[in-house]
Amino acid sequence: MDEFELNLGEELEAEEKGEVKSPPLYKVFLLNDDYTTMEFVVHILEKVFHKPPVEAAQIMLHVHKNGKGLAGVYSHEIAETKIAAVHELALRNSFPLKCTMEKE
Ligand code: TYC
Repeated sequence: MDEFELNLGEELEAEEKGEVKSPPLYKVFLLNDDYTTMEFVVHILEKVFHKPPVEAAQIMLHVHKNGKGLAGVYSHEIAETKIAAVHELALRNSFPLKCTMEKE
């Protein structure tokens, strides 16, 4: 058995033990409503999700027309932090803006 076969055995074993898989990712979606201003949603996409201005406006319009739209993809912890930031900013500005996450 050469060194390559030995490596292959270790890699298969690590894979089986679940030592190889990258952590799951979560899609964060913005939801449409009738009260949040377009300007505020664009602001959220720029400041919380670091979208450039043109893309932020495109995502906002997609949400407005289709009911929901993808703001970003993150680890579970980062996704939760982004959602909390959106809900806190929305509440502070008296908007009902909501976002959700879904496992990829
Ligand atoms: N529908 C809102 C309006 O007409 C705009 C809006 C867009 C609200 C996206 C929320 O996630 C949203 N003012």
